[in-house]
Amino acid sequence: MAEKKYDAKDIIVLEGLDAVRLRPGMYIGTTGQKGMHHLLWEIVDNAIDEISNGFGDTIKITLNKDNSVTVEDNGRGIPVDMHPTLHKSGVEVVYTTLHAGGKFNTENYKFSGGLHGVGASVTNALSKWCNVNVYKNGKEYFVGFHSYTDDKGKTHSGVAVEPLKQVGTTKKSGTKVTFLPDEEMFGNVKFNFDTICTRARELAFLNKGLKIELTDLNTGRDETYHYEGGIADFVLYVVEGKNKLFNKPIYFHAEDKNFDLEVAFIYTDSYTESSFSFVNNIPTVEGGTHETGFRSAFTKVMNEYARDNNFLKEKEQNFQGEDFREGINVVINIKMNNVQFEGQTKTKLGNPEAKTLVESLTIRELTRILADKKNNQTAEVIIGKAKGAAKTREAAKKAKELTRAKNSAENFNLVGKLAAASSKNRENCEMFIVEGDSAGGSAKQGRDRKFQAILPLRGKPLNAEKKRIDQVLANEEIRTIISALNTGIGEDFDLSSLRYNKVIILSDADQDGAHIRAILLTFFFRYMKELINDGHVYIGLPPLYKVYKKDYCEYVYSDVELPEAIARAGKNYSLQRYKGLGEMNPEQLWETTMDPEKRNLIQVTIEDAAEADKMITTLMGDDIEARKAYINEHANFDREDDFMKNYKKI
Ligand code: 28G
Repeated sequence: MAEKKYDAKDIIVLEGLDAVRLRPGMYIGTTGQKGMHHLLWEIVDNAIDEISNGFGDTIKITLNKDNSVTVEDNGRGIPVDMHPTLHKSGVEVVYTTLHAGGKFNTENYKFSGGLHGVGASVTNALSKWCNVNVYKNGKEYFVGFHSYTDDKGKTHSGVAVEPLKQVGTTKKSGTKVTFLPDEEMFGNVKFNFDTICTRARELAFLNKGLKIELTDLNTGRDETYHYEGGIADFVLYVVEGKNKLFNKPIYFHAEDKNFDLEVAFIYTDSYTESSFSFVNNIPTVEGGTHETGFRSAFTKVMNEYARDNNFLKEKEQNFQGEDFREGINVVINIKMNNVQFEGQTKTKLGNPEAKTLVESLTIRELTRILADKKNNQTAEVIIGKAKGAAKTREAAKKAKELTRAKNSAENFNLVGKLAAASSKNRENCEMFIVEGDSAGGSAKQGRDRKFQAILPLRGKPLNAEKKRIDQVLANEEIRTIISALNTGIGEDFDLSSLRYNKVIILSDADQDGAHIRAILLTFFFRYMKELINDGHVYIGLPPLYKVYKKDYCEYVYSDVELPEAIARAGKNYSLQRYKGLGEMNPEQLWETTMDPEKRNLIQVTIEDAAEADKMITTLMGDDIEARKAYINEHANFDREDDFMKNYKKI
């Protein structure tokens, strides 16, 4: 097939660069660390696009000592010929024009990645400087861009220092980009090697065969990610530490016109579902039409198989979809055009055609796979698991009804522990889950009863990891939480009936408190994930110290702030160390931990769902050695532990 000729005039021109510095948020979300890393991913996306289209196979990412980062691919090299009307090279057009690129021109590029898809020009606009080398036609070309403020105080972003020129000859082919994020935009411009490794690994899983080499010249660390199994290797990575029910994941790849689907799944003995889906390399945390299509196809094909092979007797009812989801670990990876994102966090795929396409392709592929006798045993294992799940479903039904039945005597008792808020307006209402009866008592007295509810926890709630839903529901502490939130759990979870906009975990700043927090987060993660994804779960930070004198008092929330606070207090100060919430009287608890004007809250977010799943498996599972190793490596159950690592302080 003849390759379509692509040159500089094909690049669609939409807008100038100036807008980016004025409103960076519109292009990269935030000007925090996440936004800064986004600059890197825009460049990497372009390299992946080139490689996905069959040109080159390797991306090198290097963190340099001057805080700049270098990305290099071995593709064709960005076009260097002159754009007929803009009178600059293709490279300059790509790096100085917003939305420059054939991304909207599907003849040249089948699918394009990128969260915002705004392109390399945004990276250039928000960098102090950006250098591009192109290796093409035996020649090496170079163009440098910089951002500066002129004598009159006007800022210029991403301007070419001089036009692209040839700087040598080469045998190589590809593109190399080095840039330094602008300190003025981002403050701290140090890239995080671990963050980059995690996303690079994910990209390598999602793009089978792609090799990503990472080097940190500051530390000498290096990593290489390259998976011939693609997402089949991804699910195996996700289930490390879980007990697999069969060894090899089921994997299939299917295509339609302008649509590409890849699925891999494996079962473990867990009772919850772990699914991760992606569209054009972007995680769809809130799911969407592709997931719906897969689920419906899976249920249909498996029920048919069970029926045809006499696993379901004539008088027996079909399995429900949820029966097949117990213990499943799936990765769904699709590539398509004109993606529409919906949902609270714009991470839910909305395209209706994705449902029909994923559904029909999955029916076709799964039917083909099940027809192969080699897979008989695997199918039998899946059906066995579904049988167990169907039984549990019956057992759980009654318990679920109990948590929902509003006026039942038992429910009244449960919610009797809850000091509810008087306002019925969910938007302003919040519920504190408080460790211990004495702290619970103080919180009840100290709260603003209009909008704050208090739920004291007596003992430790059940560790929901690896527990069946009926066992989870048998736990009184957990039942109380579910009743108070009013959402139901698992498959029945319904966000629209949530009673409290903020659910705030308030536990002591010690090992036990960290454990209770981890148990609660595990429950929310496994049985109410949407509550976290939709941003309703928070951690309240009680103070660690009080520094005070006769007429001076300051609360301190972390060890690093203590010396400064002591300095502020001056000579002859007294220091109180709080060992638990229970030591504070109601007024103090209000003032330090509950008053929205003064308190420190941390919002729980899941930055990377697959990594979070692995973390919970390890921290809450029963492999003691793995847990110890993990805690040694990552967590100290302090304010910096891994549950809190990605939290946003608000
Ligand atoms: C190393 C860091 C980042 C790239 C190419 C190759 C071509 C190309 C890139 O075309 C139009 C603009 C962006 C998609 C295409 C070369 C056809 C023939 C190319 C990269 C369309 C420009 N010869 N390699 N762009 N693009 N690598 N690596 O940026 O949207 S960008």
